[in-house]
Amino acid sequence: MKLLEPWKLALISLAVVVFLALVIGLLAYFLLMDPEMYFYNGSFKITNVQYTPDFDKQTSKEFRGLSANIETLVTRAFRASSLNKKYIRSHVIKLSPDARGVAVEIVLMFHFSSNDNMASYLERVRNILLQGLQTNTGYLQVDPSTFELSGMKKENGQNLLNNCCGIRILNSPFYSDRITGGRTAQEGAWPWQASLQLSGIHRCGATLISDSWLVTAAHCFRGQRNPSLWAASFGTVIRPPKGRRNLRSIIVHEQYTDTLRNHEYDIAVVQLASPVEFSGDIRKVCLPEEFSVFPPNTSCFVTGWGALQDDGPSVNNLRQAEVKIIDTDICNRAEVYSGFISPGMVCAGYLEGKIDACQGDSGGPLVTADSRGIWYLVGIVSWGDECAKRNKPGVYTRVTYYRNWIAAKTGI
Ligand code: 4AZ
Repeated sequence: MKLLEPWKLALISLAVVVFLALVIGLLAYFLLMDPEMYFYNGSFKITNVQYTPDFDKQTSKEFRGLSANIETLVTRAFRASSLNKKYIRSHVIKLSPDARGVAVEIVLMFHFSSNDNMASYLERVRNILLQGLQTNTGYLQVDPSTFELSGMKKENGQNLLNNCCGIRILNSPFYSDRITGGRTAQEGAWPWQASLQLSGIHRCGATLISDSWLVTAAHCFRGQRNPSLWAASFGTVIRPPKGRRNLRSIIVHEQYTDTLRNHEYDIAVVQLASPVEFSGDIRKVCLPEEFSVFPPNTSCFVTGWGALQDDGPSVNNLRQAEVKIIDTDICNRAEVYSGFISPGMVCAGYLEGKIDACQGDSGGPLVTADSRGIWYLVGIVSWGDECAKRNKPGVYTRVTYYRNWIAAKTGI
């Protein structure tokens, strides 16, 4: 056997060394330069928009429309700037009346690495934002003399968002498997999700709609409506949870009846014994207005700790699955649910099966994000013929149909 010539040996060694250095360098980059989330709180006045009381409500068409316009301007400005890679997104959190128009409060989110110089960034963010707001096509007039901006660390920034619904803040900047056919949820991805537990055992999902009210399915309380035997837990893991509350009251829809195979009026609201404290892991979802429409094929997510297959056990880590709204006429076809889908229900999933909610997911949320990335509660996991079967998609309580009932019981 002939030995490798020395120059070849040297070349191979060099290649190996370079390769190892690259791998170690990349690992160090991703592990040590852990990007930190940083928030800015900005405020300014718009002088050519008339304030209307509808701006008080974050889920109104008026608030959403103006906020979407402002956020688009801001995002465009940062995407075209040198901070493009650091900018995550922005949220208008408040629109209030002003003598000369509308006062806007907005939160901006960034990823900075630990060795970035924060002081120099404040000036850059200020300049880019101010310019972006002024160089728009003129349909929003911002008074630059009213412009203010301050920076803060993640925890304080998150608190600014506490009064907002449907916002989630993911830790990993690298974001883009049953429930049945789903995958494990990232921490903080579905902060409105709660677990309802009877005598300490997970029974159902539920959704936070304020700091002290949950919505869930009426059938969760079949046989046991005594609030003192129930508790709610929060966070993506059941054991150990991020928070836990006893229940003060359980209000099941008056027209729900406990008979088997009845799925009408499958909705209940639950009041916590004491309010939860909002954080990155615990937040409320937005409720849609009564006349909101979520058309067929709308992409939604269903989340829960339910079984991975029909009749299976619950799981400890929250899971998520993407499902699509199915037209009620299609869902009522003979080979699907043959007329059983009433106006208070909405089907979501796939006619080919495979991905679905299952036992233990009941009462939990079916949500969709609007164009601003704000999440709305579309449905409540209610029933289905087993799980993930062909032509048997999940059936959900339609939240818009019960919007007034929820308001009457909770004031939300
Ligand atoms: C249940 O038994 C259940 N595939 C929940 C959801 C679905 C089926 C059954 C939907 O709680």
